[in-house]
Amino acid sequence: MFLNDPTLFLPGEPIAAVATPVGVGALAVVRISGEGVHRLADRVFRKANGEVQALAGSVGYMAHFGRLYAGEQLVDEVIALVFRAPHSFTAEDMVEFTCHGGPVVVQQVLQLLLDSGCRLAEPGEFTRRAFLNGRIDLLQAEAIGEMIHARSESAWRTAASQMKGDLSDRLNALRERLLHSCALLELELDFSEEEVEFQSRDELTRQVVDLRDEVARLVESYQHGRLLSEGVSTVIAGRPNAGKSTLLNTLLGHERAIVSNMPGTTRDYIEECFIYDKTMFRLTDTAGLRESGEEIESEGIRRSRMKMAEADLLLYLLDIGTDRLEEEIGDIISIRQQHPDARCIIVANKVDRVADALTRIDKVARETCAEAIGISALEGMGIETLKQRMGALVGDLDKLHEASVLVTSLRHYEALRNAADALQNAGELIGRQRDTELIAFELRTALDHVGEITGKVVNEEILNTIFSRFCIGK
Ligand SMILES: Nc1nc2c(ncn2[C@@H]2O[C@H](COP(=O)(O)OP(=O)(O)OP(=O)(O)O)[C@@H](O)[C@H]2O)c(=O)[nH]1
Ligand SMILES: [Mg+2]
Repeated sequence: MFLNDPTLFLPGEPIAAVATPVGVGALAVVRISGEGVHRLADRVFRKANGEVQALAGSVGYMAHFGRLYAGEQLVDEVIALVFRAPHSFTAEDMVEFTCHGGPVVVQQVLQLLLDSGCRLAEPGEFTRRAFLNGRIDLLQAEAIGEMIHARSESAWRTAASQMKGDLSDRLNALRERLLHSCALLELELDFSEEEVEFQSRDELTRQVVDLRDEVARLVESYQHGRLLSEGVSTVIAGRPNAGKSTLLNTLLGHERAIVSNMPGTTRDYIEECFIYDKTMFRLTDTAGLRESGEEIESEGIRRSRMKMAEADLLLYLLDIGTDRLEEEIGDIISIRQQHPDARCIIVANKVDRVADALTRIDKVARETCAEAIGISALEGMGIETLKQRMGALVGDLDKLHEASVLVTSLRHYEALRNAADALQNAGELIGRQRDTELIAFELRTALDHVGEITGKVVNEEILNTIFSRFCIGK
């Protein structure tokens, strides 16, 4: 464990990376950061007006037009944007070269900078430095990653709020209050001979209960926060031939899964993302549920059940024309009992070829006590209604999000749960009038867990896990 302390700031060795995606584009950015990068860059950069040492002599935030040379070979015409420590993303000296956006040019520019003394940056190393140098806290560093990878408007919005520091502010305030109680208790320990209480036990109990409730609210918010940032895990399940793959294709708007009138067509599950009204749904088409003696199909069905167990939303697809309606209603009831936490919509498919579809849908809804919607996955009937119902299930999330801070990452959730446990223990110890030392220990533990989130207390392993998910150049 070490404390992240910006006063220990030391500029790192020079690193370089391409910051823009691979491929052809009008422009691309290659960035360098670390000790002496202005001087290193001056070795290969010549300003258009002939000025030498232009970058080392430049003020921060100044753009210089010039050329990069490998010996006498012109590499590219570029704009070099100079940043001076600590006023840069990493808080170190930096230069961002905007060059032309062809893969070969970009590679040549990068190679030139590596040859002049930089080493290739590791994934997320720029952001890691920004964190280690105290420019941003760990939550904000993670938010940058989330923002880059956001695939829906909701995920982007959550990341933006975290980047702005909404959750950090909440946690820092919480930490301050914890720290205060801890400090008073520890002071008592220092004066243990004299048996003084710097804080009455009633007051302490009130504090601990308040803190525990506040942490518990954040822990609970993960239920919704996770859906916003990761997307809603939506599993399409049902009997073979119900039309599950047809529905997947219709929702996606292209032929992703194989459809055939042979029951048992889909063997392994298929996952695709689908965005509706700002929210991302992670759709999974599964193998049809039935008893099967065939080895591969049985494995597929086992996986279908596994996916159903992880689902936030179950779309149970039913061929409404089936001649075993009673039996299937029984299946639906038992599936709902097995997955009480998942929201469930019964999707009655193939209404295009069933005359008494409405009566049958009513019967299903009544007997299963679930919402049922009639569609034709093949002809597109009812699809818009289905999407709206899917959206409505999570629709209130956005409003919830505007109203309060949400926890969206598993790492934060786990740390908060540990903090809540420690606070719970502390409360019980106070109630049983146990030693101050034990109470102080639990409060310290809670404090450490909250500190883990913002990065006040971190270890190498946590950092490696977080930053290895970034791309090189960020
Ligand atoms: N008339 C009609 N036929 C449909 C509809 N949806 C699907 N089908 C047909 O039903 C058959 C089975 O469709 P699939 O989408 O492959 O069914 P599935 O549920 O994925 O089947 P498995 O992968 O075997 O579990 C195909 O012949 C589809 O064309 C519909 O809304 N109306
Ligand atoms: Mg299928």
